[in-house]
Amino acid sequence: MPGKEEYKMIQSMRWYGPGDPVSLRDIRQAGCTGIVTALHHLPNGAVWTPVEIEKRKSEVKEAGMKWVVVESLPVHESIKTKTGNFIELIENYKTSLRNLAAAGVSLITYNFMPVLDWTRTDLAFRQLDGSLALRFERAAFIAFDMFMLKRPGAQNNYNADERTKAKQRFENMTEEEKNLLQKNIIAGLPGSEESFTLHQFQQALDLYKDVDATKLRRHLIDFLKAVIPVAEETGVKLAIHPDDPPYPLLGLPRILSTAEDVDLLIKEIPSETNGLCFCTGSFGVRADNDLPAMIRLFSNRIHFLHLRSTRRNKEGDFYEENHLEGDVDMYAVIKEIIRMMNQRKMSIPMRPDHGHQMLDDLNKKTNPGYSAIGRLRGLAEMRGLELGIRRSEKQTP
Ligand code: DNO
Repeated sequence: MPGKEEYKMIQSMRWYGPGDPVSLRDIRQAGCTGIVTALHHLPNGAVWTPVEIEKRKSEVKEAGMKWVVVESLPVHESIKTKTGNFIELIENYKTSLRNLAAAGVSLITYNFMPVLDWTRTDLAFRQLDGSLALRFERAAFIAFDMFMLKRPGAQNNYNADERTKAKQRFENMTEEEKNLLQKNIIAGLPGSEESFTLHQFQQALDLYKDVDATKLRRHLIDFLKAVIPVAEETGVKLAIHPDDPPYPLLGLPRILSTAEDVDLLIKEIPSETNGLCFCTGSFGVRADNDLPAMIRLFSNRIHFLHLRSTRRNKEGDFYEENHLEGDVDMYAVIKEIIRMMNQRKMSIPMRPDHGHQMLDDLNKKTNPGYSAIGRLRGLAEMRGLELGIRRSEKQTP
C-alpha cells in the first residue's frame, strides 16, 4: 500500500507535437513526467491508427516521460449537431478509443463547445511587469459580433449599455486592430480544431440555428451513451473540458459552464468513466462557481486538472493572471485536490494550463498561452504550493 504522501499531482505539460517550439526536453527540464498531447496532424473525425499512436508514444517515452492524457480527441461538429455522417464519426471515435486503450493511453479529454473552442480577444495583454497575458474583452468581442461579423440578431444578445460600448470600441479601432481581433477570435487558438474565414464562420454558426442548449445537451448525452460502453470495456476514462469562457457566445448554446451543468450530465450518465477535466481558469471566470466546493462535489469524476487563474472585472472582461494571483484561490483549490487524491488513493495528472509570455520567450514565436517559461513558472509555483500544503498537513495532529 503506498503511503499517503505518494498521491501527488502528476506534473504534465501540453505538447503540440514535433512542430511545437517548446521541445520535450524543455518540458522534462521543467520537472514534468507527464505529456499531454494529441495527433493534431490528423483531420478532425479521422481514426487514430495504432501506428500513429505508437509513434507519438515512443517520441514521448524516448524523452523520459509518459503520454498521460490525450488532449483532445476532438468531437466533430457533425456529432455535436447530429447531422451528416455523425454515425460513422462516432464509430471512428470508438475505434480511436480502442486503439488508444490498446497502447495504454487511457485518459481522454474532449469538449462539446459548438464551433469555437476557447476564445480570447487579445493574445498580448501587457502586464505591469512587461509579460504578456491572454485576455477576453467583452466590448471588443461584441464589436466583432455586431460590426464585423454582422451576425443576424446579434443585437438581441446584448443590452443597450453593452451595444453602446461595443460601438464606441469599434469606432476607435484601427484597421489593423480590427484584423487582429478577427484573427484572434476565428483563426483558431492553439489546440482548437477549427479555423475559419468570416464567411465560413457565419456558415458554421448557422448550422446551430435549430440547436438550443437542451438539444445540444441531448446530443452530448447520445454521444456519451454510444462511446461510454467502449470506454468502460477498454478501461478508458473520458474527461470533458468546460466551456471557456463559461457562458454562451454568439448566440450559441453552452452546456458545461456551471456546477449545475456538470450535475445534470452526471445524472444522465452516472458511469464514473464520464468524467471532468477540471479547468480552474474556465470555471473560475464565473463568480458563482465555487471551485473548492465543486472539487468536493465532483471528486470521483475529476480525472484531469487544468490549473490557472483569471481576473475578472465588472464589464465582463477577464485576463489570465499569474497562477497564484487573481480570482482563483489556488491554495484552497490545491488543498481540496490533495484531499481528493488521498481519499481516492490516486494521483491525478495536472498541467499548468497557460502561462504568460515572459523573459526570453518575448523574443520568440510561441503558441499563445503555451510558451515554455510562463508555464514553467506556474508549474513551479504550484509544485511548491502542493508540497507546502502536504508537509504542513502531515505535521497537523
Ligand atoms: C485551451 C485548452 C482547450 C482544451 C479543449 C479540450 O487552452 O484548454 O483548447 O484543450 O477545450 O477539448
